[in-house]
Amino acid sequence: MSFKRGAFIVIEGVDRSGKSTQCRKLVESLGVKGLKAELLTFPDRKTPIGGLISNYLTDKTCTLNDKAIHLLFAANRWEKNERIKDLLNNGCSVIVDRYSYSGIAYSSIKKDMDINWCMQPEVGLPKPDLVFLLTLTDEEMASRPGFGEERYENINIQKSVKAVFKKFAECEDNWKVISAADTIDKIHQQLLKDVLIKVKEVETSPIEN
Ligand code: T5A
Ligand code: NA
Repeated sequence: MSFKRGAFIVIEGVDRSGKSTQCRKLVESLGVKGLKAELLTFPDRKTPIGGLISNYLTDKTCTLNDKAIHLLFAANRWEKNERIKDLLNNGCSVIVDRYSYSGIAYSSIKKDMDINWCMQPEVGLPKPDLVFLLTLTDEEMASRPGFGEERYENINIQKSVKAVFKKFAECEDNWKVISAADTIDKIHQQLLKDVLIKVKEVETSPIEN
């Protein structure tokens, strides 16, 4: 039998758009269908680098140079480079909660943070086969539970981030925009349908960078 790799799926969106909820449900549903799938989350706060990131996000008094924190977020992805490739090469789909696009969006909206500079540390990481962008209106965004607790959870930052995501969705061919205002189940059914198509589509193609 010929070799079959897993699909690399990313969910992006502003804070509290339901990314984690949808990622968990996708892994669950793929499992029920007998398809191997694993969840990865960025930032992964459990590694030493992730611990530094978590401290930066939760402690708003923590002063860290903008370029330094940007590189930590990127390093936190590079830590998982081999893991992602190994899983895909072993026929396991990888469902990822935020990826390089979050890294670029949240950093490039800061003063003196050039978007091209922000993209460089991401170059060479495995390229997702499909990126879902969960979108919310500004009002829906502000009314999500928990909003406002961590750094970046204010409406002006989220609006700017949303604009960068929108540009990615327009420029990249493998992005799909989904309204995050539907019910959890309805969104899940939409995502699952596309993911199942993608799993079939990419199973014999090489992983891209
Ligand atoms: N960041 C991240 C960078 O600056 N650079 C980077 O490189 C990366 C990777 C932390 C921050 O780090 C920044 C971006 C972030 O500001 P995070 O840990 O992913 O990133 O934090 P959040 O995005 O804030 O994660 P959340 O868990 O808060 O948001 P989710 O995952 O989008 O939302 P979720 O699923 O947890 O749901 C939030 C709430 O809404 C409800 C849920 O039950 C939950 O209560 N909900 C819904 N309610 C109504 N309708 C629906 N359809 C719903 N779906 C979920
Ligand atoms: Na999350």
